[in-house]
Amino acid sequence: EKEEQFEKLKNAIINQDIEGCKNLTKEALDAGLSPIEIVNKGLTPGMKVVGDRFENGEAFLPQIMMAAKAMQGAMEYIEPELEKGGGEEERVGTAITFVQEGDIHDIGHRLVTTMLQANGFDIVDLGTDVPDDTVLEEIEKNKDKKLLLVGSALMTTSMLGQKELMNLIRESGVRDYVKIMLGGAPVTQKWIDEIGADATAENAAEAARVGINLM
Ligand code: HCB
Repeated sequence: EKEEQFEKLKNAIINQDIEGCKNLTKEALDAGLSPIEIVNKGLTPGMKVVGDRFENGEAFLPQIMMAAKAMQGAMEYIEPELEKGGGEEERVGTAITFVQEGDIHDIGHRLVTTMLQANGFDIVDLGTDVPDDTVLEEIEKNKDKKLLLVGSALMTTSMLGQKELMNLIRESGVRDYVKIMLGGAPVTQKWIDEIGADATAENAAEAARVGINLM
């Protein structure tokens, strides 16, 4: 029953069914499925299929854009539910969230930001395509707080930008003031170790747990 609903959600993304995806998401929430499970077991696997098809030349940009639109429609129901979650009264710290320069993929970034907020972080959301200088300025501005930097990169090119950013953070002398969690589909623990960040996470729920542990 549950599995069937996840399968339907996944297919709604794959088939770029914008209305259907929205309605199925609402139905699933009304039926008591958790918003996180809907994202992790339904919508995201669908996006993965679309991405793989694009890579193999079986799908084209307009199709990815429509699939993203379907996911964004679903998010209109998911995000308010995530914001209720956690129920953490105590503030954990401040999270500066952003997507690496050159990269406009924002669906995962928004999910991670929402989950951190729901779990007690005050948020400074810098949005997408953020230049390194802006990130450095924001760390400098907030360095007297308990601070977590949360960056996303969805492409191999923007992932390489994370290395440059880590170098700049060290050179500018603010590394000790901030914990750094970097993620996005191509990011691995090996990469995190190589560039000297503190952690990564597979998905938004894990990002909240990891973020809290870092504080
Ligand atoms: Co886009 N795209 N795209 N795309 N796209 C990818 C990312 C490819 C992998 C597809 C492929 O080829 N297989 C590919 C990158 C290849 C590479 O470099 N390895 C790619 C490409 C090439 C491009 C363009 C260059 C295409 C073109 O124009 N020719 C272009 C780039 C534009 C740019 O950024 N400058 C482009 C454009 C687009 C859109 C606009 C059509 C659309 C984005 C819409 C939007 O975000 N508003 C899009 C989409 C949707 C995708 C795929 C299909 C899905 C991404 C997504 O939303 N996933 C993606 C394929 C894929 O990733 N497999 C494809 C769902 C979310 C929930 O997952 O991984 O983003 P997530 O986030 C997770 C997780 O990583 C983690 O938690 C999140 C929530 O669970 N997480 C963190 C994320 N950030 C974290 C930070 C932390 O600290 C911790 C955890």
